[in-house]
Amino acid sequence: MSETETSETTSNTANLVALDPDGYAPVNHPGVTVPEDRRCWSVSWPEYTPTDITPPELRPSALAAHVPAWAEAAPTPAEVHDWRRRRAAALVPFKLDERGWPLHPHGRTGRTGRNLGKWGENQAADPIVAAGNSEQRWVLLITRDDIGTEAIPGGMVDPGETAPAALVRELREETGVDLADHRPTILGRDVVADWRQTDHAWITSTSALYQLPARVTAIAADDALDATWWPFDSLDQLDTAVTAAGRTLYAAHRPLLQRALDHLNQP
Ligand code: RP5
Repeated sequence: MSETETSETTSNTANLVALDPDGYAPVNHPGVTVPEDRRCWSVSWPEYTPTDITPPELRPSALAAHVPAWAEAAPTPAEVHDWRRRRAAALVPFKLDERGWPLHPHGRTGRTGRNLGKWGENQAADPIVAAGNSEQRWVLLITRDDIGTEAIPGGMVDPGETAPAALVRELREETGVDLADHRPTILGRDVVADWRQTDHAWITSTSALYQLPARVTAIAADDALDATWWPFDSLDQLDTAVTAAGRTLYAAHRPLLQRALDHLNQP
């Protein structure tokens, strides 16, 4: 691995999608607004009618003809028969409703259906790579090819794969940086407010911090349009740099990046 003061990039970010003002999802992403006092599943809300955001390829009729390699075949959670096992293996505990459908651990999302591989919990891994020292620090982010935001180079954990293995694989696939020999600090296991989440399908992530003495060459590939080292002394500084470059920080990753900063800045 070569050390360098700049990152290389191979891709083009000219045609990025427009994002909502919070940098969370594409503009016009459908969904019902959920007031904070109605988020909790225990609060009765009989009129609640979340928007179905299931993409065409995961609709029941499409699944009957063809199941994409990245998705499970069940057209609804009722056709999933191992909820006991899935709940026991979950990174973040979740409940089932009276129909036996899984419920988002953080409550109502305003969206229903499935825009992820599995019903219920979908496990991801997020490697946060920081370089430098307290004088000057950097973080390696990718430009996501789905919503065009600057994000941690993470991805879904493959079936049978461990989270630590997924951290290494995703980082290598999306940036070319191979940290298989490094031991990261696990920062947490959390629900990520991913723009694809619904009431019945969501993402949890194992986030981990890698600390390097200096920046290394990163080359975007796979789901990444670009791979860039950004200044990382604070979230404000990162935000300013990303915005000045005409890009947007992925809102769902802000808590993970803040936790990494808290760890890096602890005395
Ligand atoms: C985020 O999407 C997760 O935190 C992770 O970074 C990523 C996983 O989805 P894919 O990149 O595999 O689509 O919510």
